[in-house]
Amino acid sequence: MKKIFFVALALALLVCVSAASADVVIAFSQIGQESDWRTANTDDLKSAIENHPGWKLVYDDGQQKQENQIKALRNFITQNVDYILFTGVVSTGWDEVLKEVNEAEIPLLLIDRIPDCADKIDYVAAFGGDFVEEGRRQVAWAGEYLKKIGKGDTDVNIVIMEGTTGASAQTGRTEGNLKALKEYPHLKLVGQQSGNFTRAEGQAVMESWLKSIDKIDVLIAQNDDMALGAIDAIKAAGKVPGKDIIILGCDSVKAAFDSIVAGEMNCTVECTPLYGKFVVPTIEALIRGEKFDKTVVHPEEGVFDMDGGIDLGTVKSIKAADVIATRQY
Ligand code: GZL
Repeated sequence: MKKIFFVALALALLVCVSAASADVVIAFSQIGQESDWRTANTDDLKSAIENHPGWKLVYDDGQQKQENQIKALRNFITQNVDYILFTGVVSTGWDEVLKEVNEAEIPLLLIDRIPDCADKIDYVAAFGGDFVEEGRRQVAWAGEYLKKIGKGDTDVNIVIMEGTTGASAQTGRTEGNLKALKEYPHLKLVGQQSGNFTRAEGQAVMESWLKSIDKIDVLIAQNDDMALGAIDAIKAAGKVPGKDIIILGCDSVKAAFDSIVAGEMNCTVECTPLYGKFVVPTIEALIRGEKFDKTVVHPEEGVFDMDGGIDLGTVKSIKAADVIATRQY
């Protein structure tokens, strides 16, 4: 009799312990590994979640394919995870699967890129860059810098290397780029092509431009990885990056700071990948029963260049060499 009692007690204890340590399961559908920004974004969110007591991460790398991400989201529903983090490789084609997430009543947090269907689905909150402003800042920096070096009234040829076609980061930055070009009539747009946010494709696009366009004075690359690839092509063509061609990136990853300090890149517009500090308190608040309704957070972001002091209205540029040691990604 005694033995049965102790076995029952042990079983009851086991059930209590396992219930108490039951994980909060957070699933993350990530785009891929196309850029240093993406790696920093993944590492930051992974460590924020995996280092949180009682939380468990289910991670999926979509390898930059929408069909992979849709499959992952459906797997998360089947696994009945507690929360879903999602950033889409492109802006369209998510309506059906995100409605399935809503129907499964799994709270959805949008990271980085906000899908076009955002108005038609439920989500807790969206954390991402203001891509239109980032694109505006790129062209405004070029216009103001040319004024500073006495070329404000000189016609110069500019090329825009776009990110992944159809990604909100690309469409937003392009909108900002083109809107700002109207403020600087001497900036003549002579090329506009996607480098898909990767260093290799950025190098290939720049190689083709150097063969097909007579004179390029300014490159606006919609992320740092493509700018770094373009720099490789410019050097291979015997030209001096940062001098023969003014080069702007976006993201402000470490490699861009190194390139600016080395004098090969002129400016990078910041787009932070560090969203763990927003996601963790939001999920903790949800666990406490707090309610959210499509909160949108655009973090403060800066602009970094060779010398600092360029006034862009909403922000003044900072000398990259002065802050490189403090950078977190
Ligand atoms: C921006 C992000 C973009 C980065 C690229 O928030 O979506 O995707 O600018 C990354 O580096 O590939």
